[in-house]
Amino acid sequence: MTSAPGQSAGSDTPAVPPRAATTSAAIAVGWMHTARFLTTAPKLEFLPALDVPEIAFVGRSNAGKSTCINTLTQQKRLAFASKTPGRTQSINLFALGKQGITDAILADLPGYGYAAVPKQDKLRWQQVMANYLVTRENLRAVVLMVDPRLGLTELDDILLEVIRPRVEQGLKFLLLLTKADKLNRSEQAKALSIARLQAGGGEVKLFSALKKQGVEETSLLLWHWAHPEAQ
Ligand SMILES: Nc1nc2c(ncn2[C@@H]2O[C@H](COP(=O)(O)OP(=O)(O)OP(=O)(O)O)[C@@H](O)[C@H]2O)c(=O)[nH]1
Ligand SMILES: [Mg+2]
Repeated sequence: MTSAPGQSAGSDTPAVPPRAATTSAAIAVGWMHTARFLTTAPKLEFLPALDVPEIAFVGRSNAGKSTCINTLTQQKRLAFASKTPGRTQSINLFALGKQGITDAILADLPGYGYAAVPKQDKLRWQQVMANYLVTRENLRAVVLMVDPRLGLTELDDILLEVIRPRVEQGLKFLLLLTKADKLNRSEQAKALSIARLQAGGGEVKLFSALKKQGVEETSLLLWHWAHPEAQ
C-alpha cells in the first residue's frame, strides 16, 4: 500500500486508508438519504419554479426509475414503483439537503413506450416530456435509465436528440444500465462497452436495486453535479 500523505516512510504506525475517497462517498450517500417528497405535478404548468439544481430520471416505462430513486435515497416507498408499467403518471419532485435546507431536487418522470397506453396519451406525454427537458431552467442533469437487455429504444434515441443541445451547453448526462443483476459478468462488461459508444462521451454506469450495485458511485456523481462549487 502506498503511504498516505503526511505519513513518514518507515514509521511503525499502520498505513492510513485513503480516507478522502471513502468520506465523500459516505457524504453523498448520506445526502441522498435526506430526500423528502416535495410535490407532484400532473402537468408542466403545475411544476414550481425552483432555483436549485434538478436531476431528472427518465426512461422507458418499467426501466426502474422509481425503484432507483428509492434505492439511492434508502427509502422504501418514496417514489411509487410497481410491476405494472405506467405506475408513475405525474412528475414527482423530491427535495435533497441536510438540515431541511434544499440544495437539489430529484425528479421522477413517467416512463414512455408502454404499449397499452392509447396513442393520443402517448403523444401528449412525449410532448410534456420534451417540453420539460427543453424548458426546465434549473435542470442540471438527466439520468437516462435503460434496461441493457433491451438496449436503447427509438424513444430513448429521440430523447437523446431532444437533450443534445442542452448537453452541449453543459447539461450533465448519465446513462444508467438498470437491473444489472439480470446479467452475468461478461454480459455486464459487454453492455457497458456498447452503452459507452451510444452515450457519446457521457457517463455510463451499471445499477442494480436488488444487489445495491452502483449506489455509491451514482450518489457520488450526482452529489458532484449538484455541488459543482465543491470540486
Ligand atoms: N431485478 C431487478 N428488478 C428491478 C430493479 N429495479 C426495478 N426493478 C423492477 O422493475 C419493475 C419496474 O420498476 P419501477 O421502478 O416501477 O419502474 P419505472 O421506470 O419507475 O416505471 P414507470 O413508472 O412505469 O415509468 C418493478 O417490478 C421493480 O421491482 C433491479 O435493479 N433489479
Ligand atoms: Mg416510476
